[in-house]
Formats: sequence, C-alpha cells, structure tokens
Amino acid sequence: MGMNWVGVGSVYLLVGLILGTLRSCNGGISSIYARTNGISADMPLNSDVFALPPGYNAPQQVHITQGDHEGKGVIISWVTPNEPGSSEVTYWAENSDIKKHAVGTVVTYKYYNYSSPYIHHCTIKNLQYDTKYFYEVGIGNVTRQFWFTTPPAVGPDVPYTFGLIGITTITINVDPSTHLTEILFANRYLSTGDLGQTFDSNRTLTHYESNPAKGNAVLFVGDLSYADAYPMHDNNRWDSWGRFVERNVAYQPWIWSAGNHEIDFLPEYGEGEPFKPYTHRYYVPYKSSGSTSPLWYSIKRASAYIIVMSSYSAYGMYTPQYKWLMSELPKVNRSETPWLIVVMHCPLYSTYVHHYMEGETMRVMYEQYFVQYKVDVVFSGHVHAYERTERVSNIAYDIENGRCSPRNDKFAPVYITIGDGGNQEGLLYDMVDPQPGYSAYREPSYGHGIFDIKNKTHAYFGWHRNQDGYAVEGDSLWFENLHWKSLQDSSSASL
Ligand SMILES: *[C@@H]1O[C@H](CO)[C@@H](O)[C@H](O)[C@H]1NC(C)=O
Ligand SMILES: *[C@@H]1O[C@H](CO)[C@@H](O)[C@H](O)[C@H]1NC(C)=O
Ligand SMILES: *[C@@H]1O[C@H](CO)[C@@H](O)[C@H](O)[C@H]1NC(C)=O
Ligand SMILES: *[C@@H]1O[C@H](CO)[C@@H](O)[C@H](O)[C@H]1NC(C)=O
Ligand SMILES: CC(=O)N[C@H]1CO[C@H](CO)[C@@H](O)[C@@H]1O
Repeated sequence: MGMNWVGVGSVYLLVGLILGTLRSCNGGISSIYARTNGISADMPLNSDVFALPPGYNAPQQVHITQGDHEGKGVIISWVTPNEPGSSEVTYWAENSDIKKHAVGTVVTYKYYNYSSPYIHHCTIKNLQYDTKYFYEVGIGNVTRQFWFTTPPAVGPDVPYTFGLIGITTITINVDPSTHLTEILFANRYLSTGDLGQTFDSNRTLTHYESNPAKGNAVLFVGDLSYADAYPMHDNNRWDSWGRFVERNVAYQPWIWSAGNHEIDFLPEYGEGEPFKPYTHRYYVPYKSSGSTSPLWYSIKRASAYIIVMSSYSAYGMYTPQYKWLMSELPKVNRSETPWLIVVMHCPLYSTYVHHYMEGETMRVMYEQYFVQYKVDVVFSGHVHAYERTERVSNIAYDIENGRCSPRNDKFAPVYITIGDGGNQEGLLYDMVDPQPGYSAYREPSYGHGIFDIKNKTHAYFGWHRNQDGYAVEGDSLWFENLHWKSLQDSSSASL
C-alpha cells in the first residue's frame, strides 16, 4: 500500500541512516533513502569557495559554454572588479606554439542599488574538434590561465558524457500541525538561499567532479545562484556563485537553461526587466540556432542535439518560443545526431507535492511534439528531489473522449528531474500518494546525473546521490535511442 508521506515526515530525522526502498502498489519505487543531514545552510561569504583571486583587477567568475551550433566555438566569460581592463582572450592548442587572440565585449548592469562589475564575453570560433586548448584572460595587470577540451566532431556514433546538475527551488510552506520535519529544517532554511551556494551545493559539485564517469560538459537545468533569496535580490550573490562554480565551469562548458530564480522580477523596486542579471552574465549561442532569445536555443554536441527551452517565457501558440521550436524540431537529423535531448527547468511530469502540476500547461502544449519527434529524454530541475518516469504519454485527450491519463508509450521520452543540487530551501519529502504508475523512481536526495552516450543506439543514465561513494548509482537506466529503435521495430514488423 502507499504510505502517508506527510505522517511519516518526522520519522526521517530518526531514520536518517536507514537505506531502503518501498514499492507502492500503483507506481514504481519511492525510495525512503534519507540523507543524514537534512539541513542545507549557505556557505558564509568568507568560505574558501568564494575567495577572490589575488591581484589588482584579477579576472574572476570565469565560465565557458558552447559558442556555436556545432561545437567548434566556445564563449568565454569572466568578470573584472575594479576597471574594465581587457576583453581579450589569448588561446592556443596543446602542443602548439601559435598563440591566437580574440577580443570580446564588456557589459555592466545595475540592479536596484547594485552596480555590477565588468562582465566580459568573448566568443572563439573555428576551433579544432577533440582538442585541448589553453586560454588566458585578464590581459594587462593580472592574467589567469585555464583550459578546455573541444568535443569530437558531430556524428552519429560519437561517445560523449554529459553531467546533469540541478539546483532547485521550493516555496517553503511550513504547517506546524503536519510538517514537523519541515519546521525543524525551516529554522536552518532561513539562514539564507540553493545549486545555490550551500554546503550541499558544494558537495554536489565535488561529487560530480569526483565521479569516475567523468562528464565532459554539464547540462544545467536552471536556478543558478539563488541571489533572489536575499534581500533586494542581493546581486553580490551572483558574484559569489560565479566564483564558487568557476573551479568546474572554467574548464568544461555548462549548457545553461533558465529557472524561476533567474527571473529576478522586482518591479516595486524598479526592476521590471525579467532575467536581467542572468542574461548579462550568462551568454549562450542562441543566434546560431535561429533563436531570437537567449532563453531558448539549441546546440549539437558530438552525437547529441540539445534543445533548451524556457519554462518562464511565453510558450503558447504563435509565441516566439513556439514558432522557433516548430521550425527547430524538423531540422534535427537523427542520422547525424541520434540523441535528441530537451532541457527545461520545470518538469512536465512530477509527483512531488511542491510544484505539483506547475508544468501542466507546458505539457499540454509540447508533449505531443516530443512524442512525434521521438525526443529521447527531457531533463528538468525545479523540484527539490530526483524522479524518473516510465515512458508514458498523455496526448490522446480531445475534451470529449475522457482519455486524460498517462498511458504507456514506448516512443515517448523519459522525463528526469534532477532538481537536487543543494539549495538552501532543503529537500522535498511530500509525494503524491500512492505513487502514480508513470513515476518509475523518486527519491528526495541531493545528487547529480550522468548521461553517457555509448553509440547511436545506446546511452546509459546514472543518478548519484551525494551521500554515496563517487561511483555508486542511486538509480540508473539504459536508453535505447528512440529514432533507431522505431526504425528497427518497423523493419522487424514488416518481415
Ligand atoms: C567545497 O568543496 C571543496 C572540494 O571538495 C573543498 O576543498 C572546500 O573546502 C569546500 N568548501 C566548503 C565551504 O565547503
Ligand atoms: C542596498 O540596499 C540594501 C537594503 O536596503 C542595503 O542593505 C545595502 O547596504 C545597499 N547597498 C548599497 C551598495 O547601497
Ligand atoms: C543527415 O545526416 C546524414 C549524416 O550526416 C547525411 O548523410 C544526410 O545528408 C543528412 N540529411 C539531411 C536531410 O540533411
Ligand atoms: C552500442 O553500445 C551498446 C552498449 O555498450 C552495445 O551493446 C552495442 O553493441 C553497441 N552497438 C554497436 C553497433 O556497436
Ligand atoms: C597594462 C595595464 O592594464 N596596466 C594597468 C594596471 O593597473 C593600474 C592601476 O593599478 C593601471 O593604471 C594600469 O593601466
């Protein structure tokens, strides 16, 4: 039988170390694995991870992302605190003496009473595939050196490993009569903000970095700094977050998608332009996929075609996002990039009580296309927990026929929620009970995912909790590529 998750909430504190899973009669697995530390406190601003690099006007918050559609370009971004300095990048291939130079641009913005430092963005194009490059920023007073490796050429059988990091957000809803666990945690929540910049965020990042599966690039499912959790959305927390994640994102591209914590909408204090800090700080190559907004775009990387969508921008019929996606999906050539991955912050399927059905209108709008175009997997964040669905679709409904429940559909995407990077709001324990049949596995632990593409027909997904050893998987699934599987099925059917 299903369990009453609200009722057992307080027990989590007592059974913190008990590991195990329960099978509900309706759905898949609801793990009762609970991490030992339910509290997610922010790292203080004097923590090692936020340290300023030494030297006058030294570049900080260095981060890279893909800079073109095919993976031969990189956008390098960084911040200089005292003066604009130089927007130039010097770069060279490993084993090459030829140093090249590219010059980017510098931008600043104001937010309420905050003035940003100098934010530099420099796009380098026409790099060689599968090559290690060194690069240097801060030309002038203090230079700093980093490196990255470009992906292999786009092609169907190119193995490639993506990491998945999510950070997450919940509205803290403490009801003293029922949510004992949440009250105990809530005292700690109030100390701050989520990947956020808590001790758990740091554990998630360390865990990802230590995973022997060695991710080559990160698909980031939204909610970066949680600066909006501070008074007046204290944008200094955007800066501290940039310093925190530099140790990883300066060396491998993070493919960005925007979450609700990127909206930073504060019109009563004159901040009515949504996504202002995010879009000034995190550039993405949206124009190269014909998009008109950095909030939705696509890239090809090795054997994957990645479509990033915005849960918090207009997406109904005739909107720019809708029109872009409708022209985008038919362009995906599965002979070239067999793996079709969609990233969006708010999950279309989630069985946690917080944020329940928030993705429903977007599901109604887009699920039919994800099924039609055989999207292999949709990755989301938002919900402060992990969940994986069965392959289901819920698109048969036509207002009269009553067919409005998800049903098995072997050519529907798997929906995976990785909203568990470690934000200050804590984990979610309240789940829809009994577990619905479309939910294959759910667990409220912090962790990260690895999507490991082996070839054009097979990929392996693993989800790793922070509490476990670096190689341990809390959940895993072999993916058979939907496009190639459907061709195989139809050819064997016609025999
Ligand atoms: C964050 O993690 C890194 C790597 O494990 C460690 O060196 C550092 O001390 C941690 N910092 C905090 C504040 O937890
Ligand atoms: C901005 O405003 C906040 C809250 O009113 C205040 O605490 C902070 O010191 C101000 N910062 C600056 C740079 O004036
Ligand atoms: C799809 O990609 C394959 C492999 O790269 C190529 O041979 C084919 O021409 C492409 N099809 C279209 C319609 O571009
Ligand atoms: C693709 O990878 C899977 C899993 O590693 C393997 O079983 C399969 O044989 C591979 N296919 C080809 C054509 O190599
Ligand atoms: C080459 C260069 O950018 N030098 C600058 C270093 O910093 C001082 C201020 O301390 C500037 O005046 C220089 O122009």
